[in-house]
Amino acid sequence: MRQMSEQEQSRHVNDMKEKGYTILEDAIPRDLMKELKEALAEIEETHKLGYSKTAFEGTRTVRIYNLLAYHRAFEKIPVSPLVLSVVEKVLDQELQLSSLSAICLGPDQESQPLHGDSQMIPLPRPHLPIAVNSMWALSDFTEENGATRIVPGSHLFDHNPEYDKQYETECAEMPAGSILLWNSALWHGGGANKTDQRRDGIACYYCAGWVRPQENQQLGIPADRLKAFPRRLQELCSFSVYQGVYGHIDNKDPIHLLGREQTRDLLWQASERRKKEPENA
Ligand SMILES: O=C(O)CCC(=O)C(=O)O
Ligand SMILES: [Fe+2]
Repeated sequence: MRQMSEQEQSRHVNDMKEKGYTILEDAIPRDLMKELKEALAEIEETHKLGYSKTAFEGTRTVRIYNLLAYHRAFEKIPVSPLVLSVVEKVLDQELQLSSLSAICLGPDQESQPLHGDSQMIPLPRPHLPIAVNSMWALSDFTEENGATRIVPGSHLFDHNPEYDKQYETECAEMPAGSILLWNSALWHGGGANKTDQRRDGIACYYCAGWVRPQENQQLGIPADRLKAFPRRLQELCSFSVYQGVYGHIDNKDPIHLLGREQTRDLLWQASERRKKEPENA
């Protein structure tokens, strides 16, 4: 995967702050794109998945949730250093994976109602960033094939969009291999696919360590698969403790359930240790 200069990184972080979105170009290596597309095709075939059944999910859209439970190829997505280097600056390093799902818009898919991904969270708007979504473009995203529509700056609005109302939007067009990042409070929605080709994407959604993730990865991913994940991915799947206390099990980091050593003290253990240390230590 390519490296990102500090200058590029701060431009993305700044755009996330001011516009509520940014696009990382040339972010998915070709061989990974091929691997991901093959894995999606295999799952769709094996599980005979059809279109979603609700208007919001899209009745001409194939959605595959909980991707980490299906195939090892997807393990590379949530830990992408390029994406994390920006998202960790918007949330913080204790962020979690909120969901990982494929969103493939078929021909004749109509545009999705505008929404904020975290609009069900009852916080008065505008609020500090609580979650960041990303869309991995596995095909070109164009206005014609349903590229995500966005309202720049709307993450700072003091209200959510009205369901099914039409608003002026911009189209986040991007070539295959790009990744669109947006603040979960940004007004956005999938576009309409007027072509005869599919628009293939994977949405990797992150939330702050103190927010309840949308998908329950701790129970939704088989334990043997979880145990084989790299440590960072396990932490992202909520086998971690926020600020040394939220998520603990009997005063232990839940990562021990996956056979790993706890590497940091929890909050109360850390303060106890500090008390015992000599003052100038
Ligand atoms: O498909 C897209 O471009 C966006 C989908 C979306 O925003 C959602 O389902 O929450
Ligand atoms: Fe959304």
